Amino acid sequence: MIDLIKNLPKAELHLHIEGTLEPELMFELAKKNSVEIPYKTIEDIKKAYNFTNLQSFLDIYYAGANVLQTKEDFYALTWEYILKCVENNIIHTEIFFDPQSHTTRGISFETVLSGIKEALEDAKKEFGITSKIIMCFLRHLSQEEGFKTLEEALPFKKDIIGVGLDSSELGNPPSKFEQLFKKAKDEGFKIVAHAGEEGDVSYIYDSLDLLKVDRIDHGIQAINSKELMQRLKEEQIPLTVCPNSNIELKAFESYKEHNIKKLLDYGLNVTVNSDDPSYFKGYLNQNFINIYENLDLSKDDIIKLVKNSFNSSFLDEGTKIKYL
Ligand code: ES4
Ligand code: ZN
Repeated sequence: MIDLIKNLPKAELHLHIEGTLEPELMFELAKKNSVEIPYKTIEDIKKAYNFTNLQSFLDIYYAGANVLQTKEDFYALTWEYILKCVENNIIHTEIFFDPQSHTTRGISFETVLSGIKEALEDAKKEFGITSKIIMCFLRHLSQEEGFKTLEEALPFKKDIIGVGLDSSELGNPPSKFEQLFKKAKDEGFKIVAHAGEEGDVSYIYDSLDLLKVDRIDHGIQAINSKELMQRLKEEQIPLTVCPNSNIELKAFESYKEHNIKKLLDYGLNVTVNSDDPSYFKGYLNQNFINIYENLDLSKDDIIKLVKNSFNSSFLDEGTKIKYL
């Protein structure tokens, strides 16, 4: 089964490119760009990756992202992830980036996007890996700042398939961004949002009803409402679940407590993803292996999870069919 997991061609739908920054590259870029980081050694960095909740992770994740300065840095970051895709047999990936983490430091939207985009173009040429780019709004910032970022994105619309919502969930509900997401939808962007990672089911309901999402990122708290579970099942709304992330950020005490198998057995459209793999101890295959080993997943479960990812991707229908 482990070989099956490794060998199956897979898609990934929930991956923050800044969350693939490996300690080695962080060190190298910190030195090159003369950016101070609060670590002396690679070991120091790894020791700091010991989180208690989402916010404790985000503080470290944003600090790490400060080492990214030039287009070449974003290219290098993305290319390293592409090499992980090759290792993990990921043949299609939809990656998030957080423009505001960089534009607020004086790095232009174009610098960030062009570095990511060129690496993804080379991934297609070199390995046949296909991809889409989704930009996320930081929900701890204001809707007004979100609007500015959306304006900056409009000249690059052809390179960005959708918009998402990430960062600190509690206290920053979907309703804060209703107008912004309406405008994004009118502009033709696909819509996703992190919801029900730490937040209660109201964050998932409001993502569906106010933001009109095409997919829910995480969504694990849906289990607390039978009515919501029924709706997610009926509408087959994709949930991009990230097992390692949920364990590392203490949404569940251990893999044995993770609810992905329950969500799947209920008939929800669940997918497996790695979120911020450099910070959460493993890329996509390791996420599959961890749930397989702890939750009694069958071969059919694994195949269903993989098929769900391709089906729920933003590939056009014709291309999707070739992958399935
Ligand atoms: C994130 Cl795990 C997670 N949750 C919310 N926002 C994020 N940004 C990067 N990783
Ligand atoms: Zn995420």
